Amino acid sequence: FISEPKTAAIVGCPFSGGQPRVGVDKGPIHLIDAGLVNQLVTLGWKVNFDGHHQFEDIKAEDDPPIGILKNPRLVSRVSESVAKAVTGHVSKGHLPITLGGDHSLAMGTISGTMNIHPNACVVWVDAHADINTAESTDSGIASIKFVSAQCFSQQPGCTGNIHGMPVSFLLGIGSKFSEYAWLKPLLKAERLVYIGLRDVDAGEKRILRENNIKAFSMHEVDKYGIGKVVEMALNHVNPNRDLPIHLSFDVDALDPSVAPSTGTPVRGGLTFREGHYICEAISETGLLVALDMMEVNPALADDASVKKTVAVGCSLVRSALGETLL
Ligand code: 4U7
Ligand code: MN
Ligand code: MN
Ligand code: MN
Repeated sequence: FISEPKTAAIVGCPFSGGQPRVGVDKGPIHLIDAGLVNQLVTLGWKVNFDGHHQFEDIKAEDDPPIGILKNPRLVSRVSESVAKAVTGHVSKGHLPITLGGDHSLAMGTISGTMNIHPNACVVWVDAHADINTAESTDSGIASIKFVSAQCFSQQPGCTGNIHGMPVSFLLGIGSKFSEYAWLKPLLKAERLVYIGLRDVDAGEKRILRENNIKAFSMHEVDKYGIGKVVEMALNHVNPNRDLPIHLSFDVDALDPSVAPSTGTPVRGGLTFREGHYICEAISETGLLVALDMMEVNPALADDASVKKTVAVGCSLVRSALGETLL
């Protein structure tokens, strides 16, 4: 699906409107400053990057909540413009690499991919399912979750932050909002698979069950090992290994010891190698058509932690683009 010469297009998205913590908008800047473009050139890719994606701002006072959704118009507008950019790259046979920025942007990136490849499958690597709906993102549910031993860093409550909701919007489940009319429910539940989950809200567990969505949590990673999990995940969404793959990687899928600088860290995550293995195995399929590297927040944690998180973000991207150990 990628034309020769292999070309990647970096879509840097300095955006944080899908969640409350400042700094995640600086993620793409740090990834680029760490030398990502040259690293990919060294791997043999032609890399197009002409500055970070520009989008209009909507002032907070002009963007009051709609129901529980926070910054709803801004998140929608930005993702719509990202979708256009991604569609443009994919249509030329280029591989868009979207650097986040918060994960609400995946509404845009996945829509953008699926506009060109309606049969694409999505591999969503994350500690979280990001499948809350306006109905499920409910503080009552989340306060139960907060007392569970797995969660040590979250605010008590799903607060209507849209970075916890992009998947439900892409699937077209939950209430619809006229502000999101551009977003077509292009993704089918059977073309979606998760790896790395360990902090799934009660309402989200129900949504996963009711829609028969395949998910490999950290429990399955422990049980089967990452090699088998990736094989089973691809067998589910891509049984004949002939469909284009969109990989949406939330850096918080990694254990906080590996990627500390992120807004919603959850202990018990993927090791450094497990994260890279996922990217390497997907690269080996030759089916990758779009990649997201999301939720790097250089404002969180000390300098050494930021360096480590940015470096691992870059090396995951390299693995997905074909860097091998031998
Ligand atoms: B991320 C959460 F309540 N589920 O909806 C929510 F735990 O993109 C977290 O994966 C969402 O980082 C995390 O707010 C979104 C919460
Ligand atoms: Mn392009
Ligand atoms: Mn996450
Ligand atoms: Mn996420």
